[in-house]
Amino acid sequence: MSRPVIWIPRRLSDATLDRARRDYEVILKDEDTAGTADEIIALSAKVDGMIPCHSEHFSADVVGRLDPRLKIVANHSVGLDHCDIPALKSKGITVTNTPDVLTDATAELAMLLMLGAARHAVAGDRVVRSGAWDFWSPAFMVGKQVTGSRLGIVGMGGVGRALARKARGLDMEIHYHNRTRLAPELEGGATYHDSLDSLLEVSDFLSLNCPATAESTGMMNAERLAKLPAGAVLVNAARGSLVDETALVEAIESGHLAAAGLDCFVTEPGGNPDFARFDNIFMMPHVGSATVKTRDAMGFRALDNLDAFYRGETPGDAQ
Ligand code: 8YV
Repeated sequence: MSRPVIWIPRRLSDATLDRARRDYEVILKDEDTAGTADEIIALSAKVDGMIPCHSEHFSADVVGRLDPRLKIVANHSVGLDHCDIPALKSKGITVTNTPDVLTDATAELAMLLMLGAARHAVAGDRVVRSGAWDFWSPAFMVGKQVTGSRLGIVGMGGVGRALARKARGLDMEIHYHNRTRLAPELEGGATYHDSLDSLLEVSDFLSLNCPATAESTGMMNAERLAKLPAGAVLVNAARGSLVDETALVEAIESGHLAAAGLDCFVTEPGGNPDFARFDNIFMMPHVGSATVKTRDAMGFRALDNLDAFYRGETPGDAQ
C-alpha cells in the first residue's frame, strides 16, 4: 500500500521531520512562511493529511474550498482558534491538536513575562546593553515584588495549573476563574472565583490562560482592566484576541496597570506598534512553546495522531 501523503507547511523540529519522512510521503513548503488560503486549498488536492501550525487558517471559506482528498488536519498546536472545527467536521475531516506536551514550556514563558514585566526587564536590559548605564540609586528601577503577591489565573486548564504550581514556588497566593470549579486535588489550594470580575479584584498579577473563543474575544476590555487593583500586572501567553489592545494602552498610559507581559497579540506576526512606546510592556513573539523538548513533543504528538488515524483508530486528540 502506498504511504499517505502529508503536507507540513512550517519548519517543524528535525526529529519530527525525520520521523514524518520515515512513515509518510512528506511535502514541505519551500519557505518557512505561513501557509496561505490559496496554498492550503491547492495542497488539499495533493495530500491526504496536513500538519499545520496556528499560522495556517482553516476558515469556513477555506474549508468550503478544500478538495475531498484531504482527510485529516493534525494540528501542531494546542489552540484551535485557527480552525473552523464545525466546518471541518461537516466535511468529514478529522481534526486533532497537541495538548499537554506544551504545558510546562508555556507556563515557563508566562512566568518569564510576569517576572520581566514586574522587574523592568526591558529598560534594565536596554540601559546596560547600550552602555548608557551611568547612574545607580536605591530609587532606580524599583519594581513590583512577585513573591507573596496574589496571582489570578483565567483558565485553569493544563497551562493555568502548571503556572500555579510554578508560582507556588514563589509563595504566590493563587486565585482562579474557570467555567467549572476544579476538584480539590487539581485546585491545589487555589481559591476559586465563580466570576471573572471577582477574580480581577484580587489579582495583583493576572495571567490569561484560556482559549480564544467568540465569548472570550476582547474579554480584557477597559471595564475589566479597571477592576484590577491599581498597579496590577497583566500577563498574556494565550491569545492576543483576549485583550482589547487599545484599552491596554490606556491602562498602561494612565498608570493603572504597572506593567504587562505579552507573548500574544491581535496581529501576528507583527504585534502592536503602539506598545513599543512603553518599556513596562515586556514582549515576546509568540514563543510560549518554543523549547527543543517541547517542539519535539508537539511534532511527535501530531504524528501519533496521524499514525492512529492511518491505523483506522480515532486519534487520541480528535476533536
Ligand atoms: C504554538 C500555541 O507554538 O499551541 C499553541 O496553541 O499557541 C503555540 O505555543 C503554535 O500554535 C504552534 O503551531
